[in-house]
Amino acid sequence: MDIIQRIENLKMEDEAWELLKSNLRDLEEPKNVLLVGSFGAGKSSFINTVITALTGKYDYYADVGSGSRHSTTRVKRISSINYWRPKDEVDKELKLPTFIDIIGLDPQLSTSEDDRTINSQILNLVINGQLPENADLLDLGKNLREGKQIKESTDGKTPPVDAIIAVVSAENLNGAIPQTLIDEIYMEANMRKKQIPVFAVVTKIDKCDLSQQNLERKKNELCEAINITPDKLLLCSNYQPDPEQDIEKDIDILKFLIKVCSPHLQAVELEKIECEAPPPIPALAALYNTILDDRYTYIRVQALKVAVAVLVVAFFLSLIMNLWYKMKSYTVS
Ligand SMILES: Nc1nc2c(ncn2[C@@H]2O[C@H](COP(=O)(O)OP(=O)(O)O)[C@@H](O)[C@H]2O)c(=O)[nH]1
Ligand SMILES: [Mg+2]
Repeated sequence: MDIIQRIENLKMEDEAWELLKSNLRDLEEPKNVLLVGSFGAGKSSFINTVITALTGKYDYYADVGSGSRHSTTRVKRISSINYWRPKDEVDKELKLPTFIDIIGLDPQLSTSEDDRTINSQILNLVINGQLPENADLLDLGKNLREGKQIKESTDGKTPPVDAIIAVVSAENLNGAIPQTLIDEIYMEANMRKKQIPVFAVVTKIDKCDLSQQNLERKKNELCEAINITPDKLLLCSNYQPDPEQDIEKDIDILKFLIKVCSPHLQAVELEKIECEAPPPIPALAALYNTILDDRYTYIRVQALKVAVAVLVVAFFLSLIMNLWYKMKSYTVS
């Protein structure tokens, strides 16, 4: 990298920092940012990467896995107390986010005959702060799968989630995006009780063999699936232990964090409007409605109505004629 490029980068990094600090100062409380995605997607590595970009120092803030076993099976909260030690006194006050690292969501727990999958239930509990710190999610998933219910779940055990980052590995972009998981994230973040800002990160870009064009296409597909605009998605190669600082990566991460920490993107509680159930339909009317649903039966019913109407008119006509005839014969006699 030439010296001019380096100076340019440092200037951009300074600008990004200033914007981030201004957003952080406008926050009332630090944002609680939940990372969700499948096992091995790079959630924990991404937390470590963001903190490295912020502090310039890599450490094992979140547990990174390497094999087929879950390395994070609990709800782990990493707040600024755990990573933020600036020299500048003023910067100590910055409301940097708390990252919430959870177990990789198992696609097998994304299927259910009921309306709610196990993953949806777990996401809902975490999002609403109904699980205590260090809650064992592997055990909870097992219990919920066996149909057991949580004995006590109250709000306020931990602060509720303010923003969600869906993490997808670029290695998995070759195939289909894990749609059920994405649907669950979308449902829980947008539809149930709240509307929570959602962002996305595609990790392991260094391992991705897609062409630039295909990567762009996949990026747009992912944005459509979660219903977010492309500026809320970051393509990232996570820092690994003992990394060399990559200033361009740091700038991209800071710019992403500016959006995640925007005071204007708030999670809102959905106000449910109370509605009354419609009055019960009498059995006959219900039957009538069912019959009318069929187009051909509708025509037949209309024809029958006309026929009945003609018969009724004919009946009354014959009655009147009969009467008139009787009256006439009475007058004559
Ligand atoms: N090459 C590469 N490896 C990564 C990247 N992100 C994560 N990994 C590796 O992927 C594995 C799983 O990462 P981890 O962060 O534990 O995933 P999690 O289960 O989603 O938390 C670890 O071996 C990481 O070193 C990345 O961007 N590039
Ligand atoms: Mg992890």
